[in-house]
Amino acid sequence: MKKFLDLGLQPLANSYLNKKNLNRKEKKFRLSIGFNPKSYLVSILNTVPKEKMFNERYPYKSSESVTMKNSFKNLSRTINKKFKPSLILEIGSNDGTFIRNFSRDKIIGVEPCKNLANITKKNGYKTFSEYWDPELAKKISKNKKIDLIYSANTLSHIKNFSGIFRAVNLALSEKGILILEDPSLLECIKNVAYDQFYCEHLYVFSTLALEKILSQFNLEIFDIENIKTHGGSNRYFIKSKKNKFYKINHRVLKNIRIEKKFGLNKLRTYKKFAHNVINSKKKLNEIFEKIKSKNEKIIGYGATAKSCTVLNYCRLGSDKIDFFYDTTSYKIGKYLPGSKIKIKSYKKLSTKNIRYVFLGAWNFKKEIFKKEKKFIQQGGKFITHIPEPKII
Ligand code: JHZ
Repeated sequence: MKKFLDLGLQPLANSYLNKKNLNRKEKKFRLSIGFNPKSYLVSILNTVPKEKMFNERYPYKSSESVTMKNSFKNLSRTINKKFKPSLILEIGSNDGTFIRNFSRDKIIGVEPCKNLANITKKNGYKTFSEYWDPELAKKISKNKKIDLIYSANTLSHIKNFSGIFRAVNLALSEKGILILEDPSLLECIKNVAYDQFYCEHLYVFSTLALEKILSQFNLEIFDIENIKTHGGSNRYFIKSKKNKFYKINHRVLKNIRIEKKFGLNKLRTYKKFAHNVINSKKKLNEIFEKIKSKNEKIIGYGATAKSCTVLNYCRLGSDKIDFFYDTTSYKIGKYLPGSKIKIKSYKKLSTKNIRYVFLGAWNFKKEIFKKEKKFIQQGGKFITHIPEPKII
């Protein structure tokens, strides 16, 4: 691996602090990122044991955004129309936002975080609160193979590719397919979205890298959709090389060509990205300094895992941001890791008491701007760092 970026010492992104452990020393790790010129894989260089991140206290729920709910709903319609699967499995089913679109006899969830798995279980969906691996795959598909496996924003969290893809091969039916959805490296680099890297995001994938990984397990991409979720993601349609039921769409080659043209196979692209990240930090700090010099209050919107990287890398703390609004009940009343900024229950923005809002959940800009239309019309301003730091 060729290291190209160092985002400093970082706490675990989803380890929100309680008031009583606010002064306790937090566990930190060095967040540096590297590129492998042979496999084209971009990954973080130091990892944290998975049990420390994905456990019964996992705070993130996909259902907190209308954008994600709609995205899953639309995909479920496409799946039923185009692939007509009789049995579906979701890896990393979170709180069941995708699962909910199917009948209970048609879909199975796998979610290692018990608090989330319990939500889908309570709703009557069969859910295994375990890590996805060959043993679990054998157990689940013993009597009936799976026609379609779906996994959104999960692959980037799993270190051991071999375990995942061997399990996929064991569970899929003859004509079965795998749909993976993850942030696109191309969009991440273009938008200087360095906050896509944190302890849980071990990788941000390019089609180039994913294709090579899949090939080791006799799997291949047969179609790609470039979608808007999470700041620009790719939805990969994957099948076994033996499965001749689907033809490879021209979009696969097109994506690869675009990525190569952009230079995702070259170290110099990542060095340039690192340079852009340093500039982004400088500019964002200048914006905060300027607003604070006028004694203006700034609050945050969306206490995301990504915010942890930005706040700690740019050294933005409660001296700059008074508090964050977030809609997730688990996060409310807690403090962001490292920066120790308080998270409050969301209230509709009003220029009566706030003029500047840092957009932590920049990936939901459209949804949030729609919700806060009045605030914007009244002259309220958002601060964003994507694709470059500015006030809008
Ligand atoms: P959001 C998490 O990352 C962690 P995060 C994880 N590692 C991952 O990969 C992605 O999700 C998928 C709040 N919010 O989706 C809700 C509002 O308050 O960008 C969430 O706390 N009001 C699994 O945390 C946060 O913002 C709103 O109107 O970076 C959004 O988090 C909206 C839309 C959201 O993911």
